[in-house]
Amino acid sequence: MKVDVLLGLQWGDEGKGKIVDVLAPQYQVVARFQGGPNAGHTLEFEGKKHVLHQIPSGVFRSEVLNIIGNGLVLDPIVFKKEIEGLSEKFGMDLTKNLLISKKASLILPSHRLLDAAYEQAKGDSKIGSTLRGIGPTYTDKVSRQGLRVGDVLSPNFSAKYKQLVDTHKMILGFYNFSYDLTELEQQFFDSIEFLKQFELADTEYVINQAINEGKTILAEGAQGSLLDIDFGSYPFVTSSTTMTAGVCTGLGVAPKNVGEVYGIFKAYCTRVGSGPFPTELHDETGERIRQEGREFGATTGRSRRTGWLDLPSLKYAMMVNGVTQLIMMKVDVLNIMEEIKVCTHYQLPDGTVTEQIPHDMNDIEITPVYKTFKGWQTDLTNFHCYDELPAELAEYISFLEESLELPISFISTGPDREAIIHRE
Ligand code: 2SA
Ligand code: MG
Repeated sequence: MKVDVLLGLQWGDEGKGKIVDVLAPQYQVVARFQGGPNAGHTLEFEGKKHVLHQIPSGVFRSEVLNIIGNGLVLDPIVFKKEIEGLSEKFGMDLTKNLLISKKASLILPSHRLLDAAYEQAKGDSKIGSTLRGIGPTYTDKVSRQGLRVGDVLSPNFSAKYKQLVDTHKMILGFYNFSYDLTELEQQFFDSIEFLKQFELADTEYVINQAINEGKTILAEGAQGSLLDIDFGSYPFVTSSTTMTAGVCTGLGVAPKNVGEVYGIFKAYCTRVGSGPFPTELHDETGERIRQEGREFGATTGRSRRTGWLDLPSLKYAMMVNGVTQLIMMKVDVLNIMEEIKVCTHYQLPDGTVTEQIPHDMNDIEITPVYKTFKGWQTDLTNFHCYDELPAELAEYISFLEESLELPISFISTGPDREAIIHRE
């Protein structure tokens, strides 16, 4: 069996959590391959809302084995809180169906401080980081001085910790960043003990064995393709490989074992944090989308920037990911709109009209070229079949499918698990 991949084609918050939860019954294994507590995967069922940060979205289906892969940066303090929260709310015992890679990187409290220090030093050119320590932890991984989950089992763990924290303290001193680590360190070491109750494993063996045994496996992406460290709008990106390629390095899966690639996008765009956003709306329409779509950060509560759907960037994301199935989310948020716009091309300052993403997007003014559609202005709650959808919506979907050269397999019409139209 091959590993199917589910990832966001925009700037994150496309609704990945909901879709993993919907698809999870088809899968025996759900694995996260990158990111960490910067993610906020929101799931809603039985009228309740739950946000997951580091734990794969398969946990709400008891028969699924969940894996936190080597490509993640794991904050043990956040992990402990997440697990305790799930146990209190649902009585879940995750020590049995959750494996954590020994090769995943550990986020130390001082990584969070460094994240804040670097952002502060940037002044007006802030990345808009979630301040969860993501960038500094990946930096330590790449500069070969980071700590990994497997290190917590070593008798020298405290010494290794101290060596790295001493380096961080020097950097914080250089930035004149004031801090008090005492309480955070206490929490960190308590959380490390807590982490040891879980199965820390060489998960690349587990995944490859599952592949060989014909098990069904889903790799769950976090953030979005336009936040990818290489192909996103650098430097306004996250520090991991958010694309399909990240599944190979973040779980130890060979490229030949990648199967379906589900690409998720919203019927409009949002972005949280800084960086270019050609179709951004600064007007009342943008505000209506924000309110109607409840577009506030699932991790930080930050208000998300909103704008129209951007086809050049969507096509780019489909290209670099090799998307085989498209999933369109939050269509219902546009129910109230009289008209709906889609950006088909970019107009550059020299007048050129293009479908390509300019490399210097951060520095130039891009004028979106729009196609306008009539809104369907219908509540979609009771629609469960594609053929019954309002004509205006059907027309909008057909246009997207033609432009993207791929059918849209699922259309989400509301936050609940049940609010989804699957086209066979
Ligand atoms: P970081 O913290 O180093 O990864 O931040 C770098 C950029 O990546 C963006 N980023 C995100 N964008 C959307 N959603 C994310 N997850 C949370 C959510 C975010 C939240 O689901 O809502 O609650 O604010 C996420 N994580 C990282 C970030 O905004 C920076 O632009
Ligand atoms: Mg999110």
